[in-house]
Amino acid sequence: MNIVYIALGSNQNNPVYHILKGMKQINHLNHTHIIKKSSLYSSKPLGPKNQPDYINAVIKIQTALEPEELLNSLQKIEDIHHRQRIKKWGPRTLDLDILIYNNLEINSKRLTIPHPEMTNREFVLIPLFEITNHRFNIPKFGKLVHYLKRNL
Ligand code: A4P
Ligand code: MG
Repeated sequence: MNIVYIALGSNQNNPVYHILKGMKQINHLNHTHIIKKSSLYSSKPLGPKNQPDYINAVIKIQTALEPEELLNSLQKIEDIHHRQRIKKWGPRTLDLDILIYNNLEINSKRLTIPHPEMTNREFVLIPLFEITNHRFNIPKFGKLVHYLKRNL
């Protein structure tokens, strides 16, 4: 079994609904279940400012799905939420990003893991901290608390 951390983000059409529903759908994927869920956090949009605030959360899952299989499944869930990819960093009903997959470093056409922007984003670091601990290490980057302090 693999341990994976996933970031959820939404800022359209009742974001809380999309985040909670997204969590349920992930929990129902084959050979996958949620081990921990962070609280839901409200955050100001990163990128274009003329869009609603976001709701963000991070979950820890256990899964037998390989990274690309998991990405496919997450993208199917995004599609169910009628996610339209109109512009980069633009508003979205549900965005599901794989933050960490075991201790793997992946740099393929479809996947960069750990997520390259995760250490710059409070709305990822804070919920991740909530469901881990002071010693938590982000593969490739190092200690989570180091990045938390730098961003607060
Ligand atoms: N991809 C590569 N690595 C990964 C990974 N680790 N996990 C590829 C998931 N996908 C990964 O993603 C584009 C491609 O990234 C995928 O096809 C996959 O092969 P996308 O979600 O379709 O497109 P995007 O929205 O342009 O990119 P991305 O990276 O999801 O956007 P960001 O950078 O996450 O920005 N402000 C606040 N406060 N909270 C937010 O959650 N989110 C964004 C989205 C902007 N501002 C925000 C928030
Ligand atoms: Mg994404």
